Amino acid sequence: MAQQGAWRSVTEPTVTSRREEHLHEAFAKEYGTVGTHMARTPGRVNLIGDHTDYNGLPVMPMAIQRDLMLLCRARTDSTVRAANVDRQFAPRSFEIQQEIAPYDPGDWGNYLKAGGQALAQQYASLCGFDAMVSSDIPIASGLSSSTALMMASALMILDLNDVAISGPQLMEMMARAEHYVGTRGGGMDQAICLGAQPQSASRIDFNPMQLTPIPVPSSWRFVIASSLVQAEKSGAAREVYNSRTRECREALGLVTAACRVPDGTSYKDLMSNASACELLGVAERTLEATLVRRFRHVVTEASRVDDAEQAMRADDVNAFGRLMSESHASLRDDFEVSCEELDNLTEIATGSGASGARLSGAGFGGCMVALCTADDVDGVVDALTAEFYSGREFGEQLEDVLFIAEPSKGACVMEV
Ligand code: NG1
Repeated sequence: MAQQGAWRSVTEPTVTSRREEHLHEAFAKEYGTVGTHMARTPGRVNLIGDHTDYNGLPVMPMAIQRDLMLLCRARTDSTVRAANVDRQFAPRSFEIQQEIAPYDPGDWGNYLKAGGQALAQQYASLCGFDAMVSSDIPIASGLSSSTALMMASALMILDLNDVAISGPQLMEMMARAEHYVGTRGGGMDQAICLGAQPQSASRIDFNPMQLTPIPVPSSWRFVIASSLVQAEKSGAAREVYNSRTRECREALGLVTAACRVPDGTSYKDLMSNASACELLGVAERTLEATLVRRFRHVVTEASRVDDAEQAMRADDVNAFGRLMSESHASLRDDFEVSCEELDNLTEIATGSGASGARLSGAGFGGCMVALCTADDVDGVVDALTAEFYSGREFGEQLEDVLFIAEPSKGACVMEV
């Protein structure tokens, strides 16, 4: 048997939650038998470094306690059948093969297909599974619920087929795999989903992929608040996201030409040979106004990730908070991916005791993350409740849209 991945958990969980019981019951009802293997994949919040990953520059996310569970039973053929305890997601079925035709854009089944197709292109004759999914990661909120689904399904295929692959290799493969759904994303979400360490955030560097865990000081609290605006990656937000990736590439090409460095020079190479200030000088002389703003966001955001890492290691909550607020201003003004609700949330948080606050993830809606100390957290949560959520419609309970993120561990697969 091939060596199992680092995500294979040998210790059985001792407490079975109500959610797990419900998942097992739903599996038995759907398939008339019991599930034998479980993959758990966390959501994530990005603390700083947005729209840098696809430019090969660092990010600093952490996994959160909200997760997705995929309960499975192996099949002897290559079929995947998947149902979801949330019945808004209709059952799906397909064959694992090298070219899998996608469902309509936005269909949840595309995230199952994305991982399956990428793995089939590397490994022959993979067997599939029957699965039931349960997730408490808020959907379309910039908390990576879709990556959690793709990763859970990919890990399950690897585990059931005894395929060995290194963590960094799998992270890179899955980052490319998710392009299947049409978004030209970077590798942050797949990497943190797999590699997160408990009680820690991670600095992630790309080319080559490297995760560096940074312990979160015990008195720090990250408050997550949904803007209640759905960041639908399958719709208009996808077009805006992809247009930002094009603009960043175009800006890079023009700046490298102006600097007379070889074609194909990356943002990372540029930044290791010149200061952000020098590069901005070149950008201002070379690029039209929109591209100057995009370029400025990318290089200043990468510097903020370096500074934020130092601030977290030094337990300097005010410095980290200030960097988060600067990041928000840059995403709002230079990258133009914020919205009124996210701006409003950051103002309420910083006005009620948070050291800093920013949108998290791609933007266009989704969540805000605010940093405060354990002493200030109640004041911040109360202010957000009173000034943002009261009087607004939200279908879920308040704790589904406003909660404290606990730095959590990455994905695991186990026998149940
Ligand atoms: P979210 O927030 O999940 O839409 C997206 C990309 C990331 C990264 C961020 C912006 C995917 C799967 N994820 O995340 O790679 O570019 O936007 O920092 O496309």
